[in-house]
Amino acid sequence: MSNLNQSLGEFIIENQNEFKYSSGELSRLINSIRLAAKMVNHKVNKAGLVDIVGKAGDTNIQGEDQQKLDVYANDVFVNGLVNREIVCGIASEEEDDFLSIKGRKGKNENKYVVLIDPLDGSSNIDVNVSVGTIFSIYHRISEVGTPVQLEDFLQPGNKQVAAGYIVYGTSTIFVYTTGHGVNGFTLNPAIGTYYLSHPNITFPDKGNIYSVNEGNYVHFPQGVKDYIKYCQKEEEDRPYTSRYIGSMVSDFHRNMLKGGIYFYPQTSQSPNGKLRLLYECNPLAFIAEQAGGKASDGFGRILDIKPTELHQRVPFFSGVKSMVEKAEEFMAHYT
Ligand code: P6P
Repeated sequence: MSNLNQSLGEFIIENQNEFKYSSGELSRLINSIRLAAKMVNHKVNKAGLVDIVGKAGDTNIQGEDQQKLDVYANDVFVNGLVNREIVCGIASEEEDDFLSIKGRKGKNENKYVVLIDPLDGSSNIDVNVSVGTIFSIYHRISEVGTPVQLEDFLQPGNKQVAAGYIVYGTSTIFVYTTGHGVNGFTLNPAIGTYYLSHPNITFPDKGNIYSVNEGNYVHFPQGVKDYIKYCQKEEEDRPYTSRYIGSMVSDFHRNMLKGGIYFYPQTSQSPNGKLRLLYECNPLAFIAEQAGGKASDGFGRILDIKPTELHQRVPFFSGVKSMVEKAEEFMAHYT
């Protein structure tokens, strides 16, 4: 159920009965993420004007400790989640280990864990290119009231209860799913409210955009090289258009709206690719499938991968179903 221009807050309340678990908490969880995203958006939009794109550990002209923007973003999301008394644990790209969060009563009675990439693509900020936040939410599997365990975070992506991303771009859009389709909400910065701008997002049936860093071509496996040549061949509906921003959420979001494939394959130097399974690939894979697309490691479904480490990397192919399946054909043929 969605009415255009409905606010994100109204939408969450109107659809919270869809949540498999206690909807009130999951609603509050998503609300805390959207508030944190507003704070990060404010800083990202000013990044060029203030001393905030520098290196962590530097001091700015006022002699204040300088924070890298992604360290700032991490603090904002972690504090927002901790203060909401909903999560028992958080894993972040910015934190080596997961954080165990005690509830108000000093126990671990909260039911959800969140995995987050607070500011993906932050190296693009200095050159004014879009960046994003990616989040993934699970119901804990360890016993409520006990400290959160690594196993709570190492669940396959098919167990996610919600996932989403925020793109801080020409506008700021909040896109998420709870397993009942994908909806996008654009921030009106004048009043600080997100409004439903992209109801029930679905990939087009066909696509003609391919997004990959072709600078790695010589290091790709033969199957990837041949898929790229297939995209470039003058035949049928090809050659496709090549578009690569170098910011995963931006490339993924454009390809979901316009029809395309974004892939970051393995190379001879990085046999598992670059992208992180838990807080980059799984949440975007959940979104992709909920929008009628596909997400694969080149051979199988991303969401079925059983994680073994918090920061493990996987090859990632996502987008229009037929395009991902064609890429898998080339991968299978040469492997
Ligand atoms: P490369 C950003 O650092 C990121 O993790 C993704 O957002 C992006 O798609 C990728 O890396 C870009 O990596 O090697 O093409 O510069």
